[in-house]
Amino acid sequence: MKTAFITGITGMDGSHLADFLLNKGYKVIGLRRRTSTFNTERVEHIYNNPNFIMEWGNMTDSHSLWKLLTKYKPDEIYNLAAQSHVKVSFDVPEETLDVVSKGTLKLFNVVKEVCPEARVYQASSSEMYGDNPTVPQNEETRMTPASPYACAKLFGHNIARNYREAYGLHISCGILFNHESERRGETFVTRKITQAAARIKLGQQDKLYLGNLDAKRDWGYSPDYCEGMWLMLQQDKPDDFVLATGETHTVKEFLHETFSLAGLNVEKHVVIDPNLYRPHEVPLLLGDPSKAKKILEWEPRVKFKELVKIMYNHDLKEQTELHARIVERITR
Ligand code: NAP
Ligand code: F7E
Repeated sequence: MKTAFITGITGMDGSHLADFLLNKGYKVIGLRRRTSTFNTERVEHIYNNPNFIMEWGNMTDSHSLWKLLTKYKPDEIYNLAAQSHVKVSFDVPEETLDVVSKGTLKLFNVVKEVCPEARVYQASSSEMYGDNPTVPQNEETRMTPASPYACAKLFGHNIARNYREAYGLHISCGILFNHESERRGETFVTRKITQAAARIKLGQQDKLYLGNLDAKRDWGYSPDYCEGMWLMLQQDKPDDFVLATGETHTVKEFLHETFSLAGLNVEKHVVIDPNLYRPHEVPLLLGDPSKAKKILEWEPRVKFKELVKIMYNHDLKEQTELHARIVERITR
């Protein structure tokens, strides 16, 4: 049985990847950090799986990384942990760098000493292209990061390539374009829109406050991208791969598609809040996944309209059930 170690297990991708690997017969070890409120909602459904173990640790604490990699000697390591919110990274740039850049370096140093044969996936990001207007973006496109988050990710990307060459480590970087799911964090724009549409539909919310609606993103579905991460580690040679749909849409299009599914009027409910604009925006992301298609035989299954449908239908069901539980509690 193969063992996989996932940092960022409580996040969107970490939880989908854990589902995928457990289905493939892996033993999955997840690194969780201590928080003052529960952060394990996304992995509660696999708690009782005997092949799933969660361990305490932190990307800023190399001792915890050393202890766990020594204990489990994993075959595959997926480095997904991050302060992953771009706008928040302007507010906490040092924390972002500590986790995303230095945390990654700490992990690679431990891998080098403890389990140099392990295959490692590094979660790089399309945000690294920043304000470079060249599209479509591929593995060779120049990176001009436009936020502390993107600068930190670019360090992780470069140090991964450096350790690959310098020490022969098997580290592959996935340059992943935006990917979403029904488990997406509630402060990212897609989930914020689908959740608000569901609440407005049910009469639980009236206004939805948004920032820049003109930014364009290449949005895919997280489970498709987690399969791509795994495929990268099944290759004999480590490399860098773009995962994207090859389609781009504005935030406005995502908003209109969701509201039209819900039968809602955008003008009536949406308010533009200048506080939600970023100090520096990434205006256009459009990925070229040809290399992943050719070498990994990877294809995204879920495209834009289907993604909106999956997320909105999930949120409508979830909000309806939540509302029913509250009514039951009040009337009991
Ligand atoms: P996410 O939902 O924000 O999950 C991030 C995970 O990192 C959470 O489990 C979080 O734990 C954990 N984490 C944060 N700080 C940590 C620390 N100091 N020590 C240990 N764990 C820590 O992110 P995601 O969307 O699943 O993305 C996964 C990875 O891919 C991230 O590295 C992200 O930057 C990158 N990425 C994402 C996208 C995308 O569109 N989703 C695209 C490209 C790259 P808590 O639950 O305790 O907060
Ligand atoms: O913003 C605009 C905002 O926060 C998308 C992360 O997973 O993908 C993600 O980063 C766009 C931006 O994602 C609101 O200005 C408008 O142009 O959903 P987002 P992101 O910044 O693209 C990349 C690839 C990652 O690597 C990151 O980890 O939407 N926008 N109004 C808004 N964004 C938010 N969050 N909230 C708004 O109200």
